[in-house]
Amino acid sequence: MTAFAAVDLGASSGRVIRAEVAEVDGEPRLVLEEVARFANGAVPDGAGTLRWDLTALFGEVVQGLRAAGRRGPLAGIGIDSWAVDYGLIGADGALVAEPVAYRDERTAPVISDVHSAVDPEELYRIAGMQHLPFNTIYQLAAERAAGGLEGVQRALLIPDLLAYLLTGVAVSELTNASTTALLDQRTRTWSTDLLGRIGVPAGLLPDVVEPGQVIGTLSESVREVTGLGEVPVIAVGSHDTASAVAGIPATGADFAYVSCGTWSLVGVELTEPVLTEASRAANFTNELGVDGTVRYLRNVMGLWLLQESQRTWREAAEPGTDITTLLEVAARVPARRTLVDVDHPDFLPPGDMPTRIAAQARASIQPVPATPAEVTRCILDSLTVAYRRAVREATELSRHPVRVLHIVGGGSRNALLCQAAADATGLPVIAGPDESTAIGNVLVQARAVGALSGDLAALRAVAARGLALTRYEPDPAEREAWAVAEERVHGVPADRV
Ligand code: LFR
Repeated sequence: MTAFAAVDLGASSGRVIRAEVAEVDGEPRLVLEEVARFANGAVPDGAGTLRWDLTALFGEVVQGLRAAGRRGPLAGIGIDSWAVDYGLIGADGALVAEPVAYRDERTAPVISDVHSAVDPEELYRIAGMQHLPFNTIYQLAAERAAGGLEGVQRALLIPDLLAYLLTGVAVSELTNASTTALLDQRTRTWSTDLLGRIGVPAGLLPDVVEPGQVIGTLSESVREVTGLGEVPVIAVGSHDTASAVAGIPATGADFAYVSCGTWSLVGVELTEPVLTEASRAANFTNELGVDGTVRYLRNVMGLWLLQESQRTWREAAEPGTDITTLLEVAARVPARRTLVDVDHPDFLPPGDMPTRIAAQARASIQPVPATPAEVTRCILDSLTVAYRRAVREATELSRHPVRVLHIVGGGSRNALLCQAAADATGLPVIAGPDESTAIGNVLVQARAVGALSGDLAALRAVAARGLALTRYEPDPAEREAWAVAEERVHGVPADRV
């Protein structure tokens, strides 16, 4: 039996999982145990800038590793988190400030400057990223414009930053590096050309390493506090979505997925990027995955709309707004009454989502969702429309055949959403596991130290053993209603005119 720690940080919570690769009936299996969970969230600082409390997060990670170590020795530690955000390291080797969070609006004034330095079509041909206002390229441009890069030695993406604090070694893990829009898809390394054009010194970003590479071992001070030995910190798919996709219990290549958490990442797994103008126009991204794969997907705003609605209702002391109650009452609201474009930029910053949804409903002359049940139904139906559209367009643009839709992450427990996704896409949905990110994280570590072997398909087969997955069959009677729903939000696609 070999054990690993997976550190998995999301926008609203983080956790440390201890995973064992155990032998059951002569075959390897993963056995996961959550040993620490803590809250996370971006909070405005004194100047109104949204920041992560990285120092507190690091403290939680260290305590979580200590808890993992108390249960027995560890053969590796892997870290994944949300993408695009980074911390700056000064000349003294210390963190300059708490990292700015991607929902902060600081990039708004610099986006057009970046696009004058490199036009969006060229940028897509090089980096292949969906345009999102928070992509690191814009954040670094904003940082530079504000003089924030002066005297700075390194910029490290969040998981790389934590690895650095644990080991003293600075690297850029590949899958997360791809989300910056500064990586060249052809060379899979930093584009010095792009960096030069936005005026960011090339040495700011450390060398790129592949998932599976050992970053370093725990520093002496960390060993002291955690009680751990010289445990290697191993690069995993450090972008949480890369680990989530690696952890999908797929049995072939012909699948689509929704990694369903705060965001819904909807797409397919490819071996080559799609860098066409049609793909750029459709706003698809080519994030890199483990083992040379490409995560060809669209960022859909996700359960963030519901999480922020719940926060709004909690603050107003509205009763019955826990997720179980909301899903129960939402199931009784007629389907598709009000539909919004979940990717509308108004929904990106934190705030009162029920009010923003009401504004969208009014503007498009639809019934205004008034109760938490109606708002929840509107969000789930609108997400379903976005899934239908993204799955269809991903397969069309990549010509990748799909016969099943995997839904992983916390949202895989949402039966209403999973059934609607099956009905709307016409694909059977396999829901679960909700901890696919931790699973993907551990699979890569386990192979790196020789506790598992084989290609991604073989690793997925190990992870799938013993999992309780739920299957949702599409109801053909519902399909047309979802097609019409998509037309209501996005207009009639050319092939249906
Ligand atoms: C999901 C995720 C998405 C990324 C967004 C912002 O947790 O990593 O893949 O686009 O967060 O970083």
